[in-house]
Parts: sequence; C-alpha cells; structure tokens
Amino acid sequence: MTPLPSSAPCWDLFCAVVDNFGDIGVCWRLARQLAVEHGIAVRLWVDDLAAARRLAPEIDPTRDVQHLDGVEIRRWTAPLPEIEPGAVVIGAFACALPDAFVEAMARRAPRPVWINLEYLSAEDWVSGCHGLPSPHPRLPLRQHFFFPGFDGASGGLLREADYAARRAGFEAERFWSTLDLALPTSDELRVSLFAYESPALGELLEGWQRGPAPVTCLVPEGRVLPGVAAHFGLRDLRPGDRLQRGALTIQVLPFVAQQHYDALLWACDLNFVRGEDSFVRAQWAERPFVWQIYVQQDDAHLEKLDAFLARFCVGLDGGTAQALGSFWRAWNRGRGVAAAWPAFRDALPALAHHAQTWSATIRGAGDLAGNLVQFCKDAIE
Ligand code: TRH
Repeated sequence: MTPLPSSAPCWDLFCAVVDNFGDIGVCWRLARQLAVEHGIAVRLWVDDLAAARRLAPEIDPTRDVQHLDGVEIRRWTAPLPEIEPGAVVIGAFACALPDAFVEAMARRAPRPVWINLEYLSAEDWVSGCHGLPSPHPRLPLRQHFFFPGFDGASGGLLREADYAARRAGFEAERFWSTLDLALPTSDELRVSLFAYESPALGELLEGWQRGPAPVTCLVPEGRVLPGVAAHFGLRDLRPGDRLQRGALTIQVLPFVAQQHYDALLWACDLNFVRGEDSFVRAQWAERPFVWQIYVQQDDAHLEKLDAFLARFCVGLDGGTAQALGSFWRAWNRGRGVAAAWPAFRDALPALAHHAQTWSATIRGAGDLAGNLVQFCKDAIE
C-alpha cells in the first residue's frame, strides 16, 4: 500500500470494544475507507486489539502501534501517550475520550471537529438529531452527533466505493468448492446463520430437518455454535465440521476476515445477521435476510426492530410484509419460529426481488464515510 502523503489530514478515531464485534467492525471499516478512499491519515485507537484481530488477522495484539491498509492502529492505553489531536476526532458509539486528550483538543489551533458517531437506528427521531452540536460543559469545544441511517436526513451507511466491482467479480461455484460443497440443487436453500444464542434455535433447526426441501445452513464459529452442537447432542463443533439430519445439513465455517464475510452473504439465499455491521452488509448483499437485533434494556430494541420493519416493508405486498414481520419478531422473541417459517419460506422469492429495490433506496442516503468527510469539511470551513 502506498504511504499517505505527509500532508494528509490526520483524524483520530476512538473505539471502545463493548462486546462482540460490532464496535470494532464499524470502526475498522470506517477507518479503512477514510484512508483508502479519502487519503486521510487515520489513527484508530482500540482498547481491545484481540477483538480487532478477529476482523483483520494481520493485526498483532502485542503491538502498541502498527499500520495496516493505510490506517495507523494504536493501542488505547490509560494514560494515552501525549499526542497532538488530529483535525477531526471521532468517538465511536458515545465512548468517553480520555480527559487529557480532550484538554489537548481544547488547546489545539484550530480546534478539531469533534464527532460522536452514533449507533444505527431506523427510528424517526434520528433525522432531527443528526448533525446536532452539543457544547462541552467546561471547555471551548462542541461535539457533533453523527447518525448512520437509511435516508438523506441521516449520515447514510458505510459502503465501500469498490463494493459493486467486488460483487461482480464473485464466483459462486468457486466459493462453494472452497467449502467442498457442490452448487445448490434447484430446491435447496442455502442459509448463513450469524446469530446470538437463541431459545428458538432448536425449533428452527427441527423445522429445517423435517422440511420438504433440503436446507444447508452455514454457521460461522461464534456464539450460536454451542446451541447448534447441543441440538445435535454434541459437546462442541469446530470449523470444517459437517452434520446431516433429515433435510438439514450444517456446515461449520471459520470466522473469516471482515473483507471475506461479504462473499458468504452473496452466496446464500437467506442470511441471518445481527447487531449493526453484518445487518448493513446483508442489505448491500441484496438477498433476503433476518435481523437479530442487539438486546437492550426495557425491550428498547423491539421498538427499533419495528422502526426498521416499517421502513423496509414499504412497497411489499401485505402477505409478504406479514410473513417477514412474523418471522423476524419470532426470531427476536425467541419463540414461534417454526410456526412462522413456512410463510416466510414462501415469501423468499418476493423478498429477493425487494432486496434489490431496498438497496437502491438506501443508496440514496449516500455513503457514510463520504458524508462524514463532507460534514467535517463544512464544519472546518
Ligand atoms: O458482533 P455483533 O453482535 O456486534 C455488536 C456489538 O454487540 C455491539 O456492542 C453492539 O453495539 C452492536 O452489535 C449493535 O454484530 P455486528 O455489528 O454485525 O458485527 C459483526 C462483525 O463481524 C461485522 O463487522 C462482520 C464481522 N464478521 C467477520 O469479520 N467475519 C465473520 O466470519 C463474521 C461471521 C462476521
């Protein structure tokens, strides 16, 4: 990779890994895009390099400073090394920046543009809050809230400039042969299952076993895998393992580098995704998908689920929207998936068609990295 010119603007991006891979997943994707597509010298501060390494195996968790894909990756230590803040400082997902660094931001001339990159939500209030400033209570600094979202009143969604080209170069036959699987038969359903633990897993697998048509379920290693093993009466499952019962075949996959995850979504007829980043990738993949939302206190996540469904179902006929909503809610509630599956299965052709329309709709919001660069440019000028 060509080093960035020394005159490249420097941005600091802070990522606190709360759990799982969504925080670092979004931050790593954004950091790479800012560097590769916008020529920005990004310093990505991460408090859990071991989690980052799962997404980019070249990352060495023992190193305090390293470079990958044009991004300077820094261990987020306490205290942080004394450093001049960049022209833009992004705190991802409301993470608290170190006090000394914030003081240094207040001393910098000109002061950095300070961004709080928020979580993705389809709720209507997002449009009223996107871009709003919030003054620091003590220092001469203002933080701006930057919201990802699904329409032009938000910051849009991350989508790399080369996404369409990468997708066009995808060869399904080659993909399946690397997993030692033939091309799917005409009545077969290939499903990827990236999920949290779920009490509904057993009934889902049971339904597929008994189903009239073959289902091949590809399960990346992770939180749902022990439940799959238990369903088959096994202590554990590992990447490469394959099981078959009735009409269902399970193929366990390794957790791949983030850049390779898209191929799985492109290859499958239906993708189970979760959290934030895989949820967005499933939408770009233009395949039917099932979203398992990250659980929040007081069931706040269920409102977010409904807000997304309300947007996504525009343009779907009533029966398809009903089948989709019933299955997604059952999967998120953890019961009732077996009853909801047949109608959802029948709705898949209509949903496959709708996936393309939806992807075109959300592209209208523009790419988040590009929107963020423009937002910061406007704030600086
Ligand atoms: O891992 P997630 O559940 O992440 C999160 C976190 O829980 C976070 O705290 C929460 O705030 C957020 O969800 C809403 O799901 P997500 O967001 O889909 O992130 C998973 C990442 O892992 C995504 O970047 C895709 C990547 N991935 C790979 O790189 N390789 C793989 O094989 C798979 C299956 C996923």
